[in-house]
Amino acid sequence: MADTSFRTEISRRRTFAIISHPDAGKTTLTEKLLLYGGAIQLAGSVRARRAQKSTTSDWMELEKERGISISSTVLQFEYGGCVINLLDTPGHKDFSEDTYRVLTAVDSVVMVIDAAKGIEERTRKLFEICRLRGIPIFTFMNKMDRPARHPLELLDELEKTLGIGAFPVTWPLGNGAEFRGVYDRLQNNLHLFERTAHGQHRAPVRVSGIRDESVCRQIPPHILGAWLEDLDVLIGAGAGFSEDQLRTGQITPVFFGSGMSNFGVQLLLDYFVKHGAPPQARLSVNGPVEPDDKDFSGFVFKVQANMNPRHRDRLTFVRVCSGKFVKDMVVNDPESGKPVRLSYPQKLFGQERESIETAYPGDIVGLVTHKAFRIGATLTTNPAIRYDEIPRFPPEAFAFIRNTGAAKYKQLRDGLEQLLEEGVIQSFSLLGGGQTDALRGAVGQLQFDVVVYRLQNEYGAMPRLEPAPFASIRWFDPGFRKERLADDYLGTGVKLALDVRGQLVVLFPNQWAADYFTGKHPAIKLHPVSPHDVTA
Ligand SMILES: Nc1nc2c(ncn2[C@@H]2O[C@H](COP(=O)(O)OP(=O)(O)OP(=O)(O)O)[C@@H](O)[C@H]2O)c(=O)[nH]1
Ligand SMILES: [Mg+2]
Repeated sequence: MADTSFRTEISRRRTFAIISHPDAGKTTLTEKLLLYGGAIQLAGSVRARRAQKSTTSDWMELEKERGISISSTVLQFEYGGCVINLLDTPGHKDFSEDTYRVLTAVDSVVMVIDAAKGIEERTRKLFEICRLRGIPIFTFMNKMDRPARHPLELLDELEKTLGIGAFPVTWPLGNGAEFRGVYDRLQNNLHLFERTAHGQHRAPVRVSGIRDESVCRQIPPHILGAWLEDLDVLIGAGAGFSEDQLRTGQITPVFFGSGMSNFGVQLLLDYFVKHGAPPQARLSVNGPVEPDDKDFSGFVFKVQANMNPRHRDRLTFVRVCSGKFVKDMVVNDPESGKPVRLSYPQKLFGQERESIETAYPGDIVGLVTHKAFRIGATLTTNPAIRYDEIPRFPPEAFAFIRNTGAAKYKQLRDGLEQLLEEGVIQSFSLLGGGQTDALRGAVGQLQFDVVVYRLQNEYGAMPRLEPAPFASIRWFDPGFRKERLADDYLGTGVKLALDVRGQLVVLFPNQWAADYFTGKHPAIKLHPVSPHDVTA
């Protein structure tokens, strides 16, 4: 292996996720990053009317119908000498398990904030996860084309609420109808923009010095004076720029702009390519594994079937962590230990895919496999490498999925089996009570809507959703026997069940019942997720 070219390939990888509260503009910004990255020629919009193009990352029919992202999307493209693996994530809480899995697979994130709303609840939650994992965070203050909060106030909130130093790389000039552009504080350039039809094409950019008279003349005096003052305030306060602090996630570089109207997107992209983190060492159960380790290793963070109606197969998403991935390489099946060949590797671009021969650390590879690899499974040529499992989220919505078409039983069964493998829902069998259908659990109700839609559209099944009267679930310690509770009254509506691994769980109809149970059984330890998952 030519060592230097291998290291060069690693150092030019940029793998990042876009995260935020629902509707802050992740998918729109993703589309514009693709536009400025030269990966698409014409940008689509999230709420595309009939004749319009929809976005590359919201490719699922249900996403287009509802105008929200439901599933994370991988987009790989080359720009500025770098190979970029960009992952658009859904913001809605009900899909947060998918977003969380993506966060295990990236080296940095772009956090999108709606500049009119500031930091919202989901953004804060996602930020905390990134912070725990030490992932460098870039911030994009979006929707500056609409009336926005004062940029100093937004920065202040960022620092106070999230406890992170903020360094504004760009600074906005006006907002709403008077948003004129952004000033690049590192290059000392002012970028003035003009609006283009639907923000579909590259916005023209003119660059000059900040106090350049010809620029000042174009800016209304009531904007210019206050703006120059703000810039002075910035010089005297706030975090300074330090690449080290950025890499370790202690400060976040902040960009202002508008994904919809293309303002500030190019600056974010160029800065990101230059300063974004290349793949770092990853912690395995036996210590860190360097990306330039000679052994190939990676892990599965997502499984999705039927992404492309032309293929109708199952794609396993693998994040390459170390070594060079080569088509047809053989690894040990993490379940059985038997050798499996990794054939048909693909690079992904939304719904589209292309066969590849090799991949490097940082890359997200789609594998078409007969065997369903488990989410969290490590694939490696060195059996000593094993990455941590990806913990599951506790289900908070419960339902039965009934078959309503006698002739459609097989379709329903096959569809449910696949969706269970994808980790979209979990399955439980209730003990006692004669329930023949399995109880299904999902992180949120919306996830059930997706399941029903996909069962109908991808499998031709005829499912009916029947809500089940439970609000929460808890796992017992591994090996806990239900006989220990045989003589006990559990509480009204409280039920015992087994998960797919045969682990005992208890289901509560409400918080009151859960409190009653723990009050009665103080010695019994209950877990919000399967202890099996955590320690596996
Ligand atoms: N005015 C304005 N609207 C925007 C901008 N960016 C996005 N939007 C609009 O905000 C809405 C949500 O945008 P999306 O890109 O779907 O947001 P998202 O963060 O991907 O949403 P989820 O994936 O569902 O969490 C859409 O109607 C967009 O057109 C912007 O810069 N300015
Ligand atoms: Mg989206």
